[in-house]
Amino acid sequence: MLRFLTAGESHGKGLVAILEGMPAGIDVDEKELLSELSRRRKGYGRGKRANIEDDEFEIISGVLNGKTTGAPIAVVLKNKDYENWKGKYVPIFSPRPGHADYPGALKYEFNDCRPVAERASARETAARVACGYFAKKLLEKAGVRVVSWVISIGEIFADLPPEEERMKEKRTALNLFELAEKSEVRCPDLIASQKMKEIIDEAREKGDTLGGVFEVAAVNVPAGLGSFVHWDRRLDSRLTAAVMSIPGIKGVEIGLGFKVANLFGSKAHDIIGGEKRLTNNAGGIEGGMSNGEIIFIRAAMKPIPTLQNPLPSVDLRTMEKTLAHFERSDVCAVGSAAVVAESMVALVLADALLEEKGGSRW
Ligand code: EPS
Repeated sequence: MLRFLTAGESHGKGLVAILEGMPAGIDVDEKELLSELSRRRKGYGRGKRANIEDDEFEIISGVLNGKTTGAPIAVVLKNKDYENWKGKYVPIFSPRPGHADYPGALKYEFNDCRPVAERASARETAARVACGYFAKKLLEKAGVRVVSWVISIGEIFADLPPEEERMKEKRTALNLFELAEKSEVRCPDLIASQKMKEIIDEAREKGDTLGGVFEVAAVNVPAGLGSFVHWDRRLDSRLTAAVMSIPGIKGVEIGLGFKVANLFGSKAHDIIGGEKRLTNNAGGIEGGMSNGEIIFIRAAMKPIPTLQNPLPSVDLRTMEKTLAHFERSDVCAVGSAAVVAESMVALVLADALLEEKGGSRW
């Protein structure tokens, strides 16, 4: 129903995003799209590249007079850094452990990982956020909001309302989001945010990097999206695949996630008693379908593999031991990944909503 493609490399001319399947009549505001793109680009721990780019974009199709037309939407985003790389070529002969470099080189039988690294770069996620903006606007028409916040960076954990409340209470989720938007690391606990900035500084000084955990909440999602009738129609499998596809993500949970396995059934399941459930341990999904509660997702991001103080590796030309390649990069990008996750979740939910409601014009 709703599908998208992206093209583009990190230091190439730019990125292209094509979103197909959007109905006509959805409001589009370029200022809002720009602000979504800058939410992703900025953040404490991002490298110097974030200051070079300004995510200048052009919508070249699918939108007329501020509304979608129903035709494929194409967005072109410029890489400002392209000008600095033009005519230069820096090969990557020693793959970075944890990066796509090595398996990518094995796959394509390259000894220079540059072609792999260019496309594996998380720069591509700017194109996803562009598509996610339109999905968010469609969801907005149905009253659905998708929000996110960071709960840990390295070993610094936020002090937040209990998990049961974060999963269950719409007001809590929206409040956490408002607070996260004020934090440079997108963490709603402003004291923890300061400590997170300090640990990011420490990592930077040591030539090291950090990962972390974030949560995504989708509120006002109607019941019945997705399906139990076939594996690839299950909303949970679609959402987790979408979030797992973000570079650096190594774990995705829904609701209580892994913790639910330690409970008796009587404590795990959300009692049905009236219109609303008393708890939301299921994270808003039962049997592969939304159940009307908040859809609650948690994801873990690994530390960025480009270390200024590089790990041991080999030179792929000689297989001699050496240190991994280093070039300018981020120290931590968990807050940005959370914004990308909002977009991916919005795209899946918009797709599932269109399946259910259909319609060429909204
Ligand atoms: C990235 C490395 C850094 C990031 C980049 C993703 O780029 P550079 O090597 O040019 O400093 O800044 O992310 C972006 C450019 C972006 O817009 O998010 C990587 O290797 O994945």
